[in-house]
Amino acid sequence: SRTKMGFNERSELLETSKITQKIFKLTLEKKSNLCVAVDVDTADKLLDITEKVGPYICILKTHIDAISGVTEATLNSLKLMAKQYNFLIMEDRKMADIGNTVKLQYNKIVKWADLVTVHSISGGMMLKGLQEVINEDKDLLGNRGVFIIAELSCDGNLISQQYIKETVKISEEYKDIVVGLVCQSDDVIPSPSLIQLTPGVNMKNSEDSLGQKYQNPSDVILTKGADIAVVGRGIVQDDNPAEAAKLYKEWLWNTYIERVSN
Ligand code: BMP
Repeated sequence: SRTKMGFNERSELLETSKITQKIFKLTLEKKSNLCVAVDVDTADKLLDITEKVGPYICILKTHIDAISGVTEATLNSLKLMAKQYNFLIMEDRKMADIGNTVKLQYNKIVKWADLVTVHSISGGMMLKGLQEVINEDKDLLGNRGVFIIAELSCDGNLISQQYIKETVKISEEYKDIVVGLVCQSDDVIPSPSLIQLTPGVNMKNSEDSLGQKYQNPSDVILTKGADIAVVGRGIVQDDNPAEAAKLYKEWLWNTYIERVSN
């Protein structure tokens, strides 16, 4: 099964896309399957936290529209740090519109973010729009990818089993750009060539006041089947984000090693 296979083996599968290979390779190089969600409110904080957690992460996840003062220079600094510390940048935009609109929105994001998230609500034509943007530029081909939201971590969300099934189908139709699914259970992703990204991870809390549900790193990797885990406030709001990132990174990676070795 997917969860028993190592990232090395999965990256060598014929159907694994170039950008997905790049992610697997990066996790193995850094021994990190930690994605940090830098959910802060100013550009200064964004760069400050990124500098601190950079050495420990495979992906830095942003909600850039929630951050004030972000300029071209901010995005350039972010890209420089991504190079320096060897991580990918993912804009968690959760695009959800018709193909043409998504294309317009993605034209801006594609310049600085390696990865982007989308909801599958509008169906396959939205993915086709993204594909067109990527195909327009040779340098982007194989260097840009999409995570599709298949499940949400919050209480009361409206996603049904049927929606999940259709989402998986779409992910398989656009395998050259879809690197994986954002989901909460180990039985959603059918193919070892796709990556399971799972948010809702916290060592100290089991929920927040707005419906977010948390599990600890072991549960997320072993029970929920996450390949890469997303941690936001557990790291960003810690008194020492670097130390917290290191702790999460080691716990998550050791659990992944445990998962694939027995
Ligand atoms: P935190 O660990 O602070 O709860 O942050 C979780 C992050 O993951 C947030 O940026 C949120 O937007 C994102 N996220 C989530 O929490 N649940 C999902 O189902 C999908 C998400 O992208």
